[in-house]
Amino acid sequence: MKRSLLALIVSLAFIITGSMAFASAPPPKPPAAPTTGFGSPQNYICNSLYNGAPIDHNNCIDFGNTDAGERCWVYIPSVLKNGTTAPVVIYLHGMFALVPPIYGPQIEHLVRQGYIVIFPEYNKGGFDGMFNDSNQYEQLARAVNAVDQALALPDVAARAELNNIFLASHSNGGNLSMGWIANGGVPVKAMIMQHPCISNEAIPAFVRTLFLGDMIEIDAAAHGPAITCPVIVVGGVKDTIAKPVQLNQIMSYLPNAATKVQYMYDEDTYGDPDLEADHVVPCQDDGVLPGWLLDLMASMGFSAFEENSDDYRIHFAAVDAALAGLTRVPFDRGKWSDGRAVNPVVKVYDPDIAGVMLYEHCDYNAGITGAYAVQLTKGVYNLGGLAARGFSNDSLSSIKIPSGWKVTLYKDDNFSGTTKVLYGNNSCLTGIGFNDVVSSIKVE
Ligand SMILES: [Ca+2]
Ligand SMILES: [Ca+2]
Ligand SMILES: [Ca+2]
Ligand SMILES: [Ca+2]
Repeated sequence: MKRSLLALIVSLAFIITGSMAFASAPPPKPPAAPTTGFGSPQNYICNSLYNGAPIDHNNCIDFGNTDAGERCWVYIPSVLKNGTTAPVVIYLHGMFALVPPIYGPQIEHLVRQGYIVIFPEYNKGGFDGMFNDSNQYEQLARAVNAVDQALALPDVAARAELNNIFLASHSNGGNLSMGWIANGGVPVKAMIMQHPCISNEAIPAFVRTLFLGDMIEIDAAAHGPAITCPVIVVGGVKDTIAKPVQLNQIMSYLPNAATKVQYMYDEDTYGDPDLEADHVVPCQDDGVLPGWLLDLMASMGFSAFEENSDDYRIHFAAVDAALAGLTRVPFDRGKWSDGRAVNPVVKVYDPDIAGVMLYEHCDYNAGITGAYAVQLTKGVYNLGGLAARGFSNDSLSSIKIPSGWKVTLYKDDNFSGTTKVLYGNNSCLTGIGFNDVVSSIKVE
């Protein structure tokens, strides 16, 4: 009796202290920025601008009228990537994110590696800009013109490698990138699009009403064929502005790109703070935005321009890889502090690999642009997994299947409901009574 009582007390003590230990154990922390490889400081060669000043937006070359949207910032490093010359990175920011500190660490990361960075303002400043700057063609013309002016400055012309220019962008800047070549932009060696937004339909209605009522958008489908360089597109699964389907559409708008690839990453909430996958992940406020605005953004579900490992491991890494001549990015999203790997960045479209192709319309979307053309490698895909690739529910109409592969289509999510098994192409699922019903898919 005494013995069992003692055992009970001991077990209780274990349970209590155990649960206390569990309750007080701090949640795992996100990875640190990488120390080697793409996105890391491994190739940093300088810590100042060519005029000897610290790398700062107030110390670089800065010309043009802010209110007119013609301002431009140019960063020339003190040590150039290739000795006496350097490649150039043009950065096209997101809508209204028109001051470089919002992308400050990304700019600094490039300058410290010896690259020249050109950051055109392109949005008008002040209230006029906020409420009356809704023509993306005017924005693009200002960006093109500012970059041409920047490249012609004697200090830039003496150092810039004109055959070695790269175009990186975020959000609205991605749509300007789609129009860049067709509208007179300087030729570029590669384009890297971070959460490119090619349609403003997904922007919340109140924002559209207030700012974008008469938005004239770049016609990405019309201008995309002029792009012949490699293109790397990277987006977030939880992005409600640049939705997965938009990123997937971009792939179909680039018939002449030397290569193209679409990557997606999802949020990972395992530790604390979470790693987000929303629209503003590529931003990192460098102290320019007021706290109330950041709080407002956070309350709207954005990650509030925070700086975390994903900036380095995803967005800086993609630009670094392109600058190194790669067209595919070896992403490493790192590990939580307890050793668990962060959800990896997934390559969701690559025309160079074998995969099943899903089309929104019959005849493999023939004659239709702007529809999804989603690629699946072997695996299982519930509706969430399909949606993260740009697929929308109950819309599949045709499918291409590599020979020897087996595809099971399910009418309902999570591999339930009526099924159809296919071993080859089907140009219109109406023929088998399965048009616009599919909600989950297995590929074997
Ligand atoms: Ca968490
Ligand atoms: Ca960030
Ligand atoms: Ca359909
Ligand atoms: Ca269904």
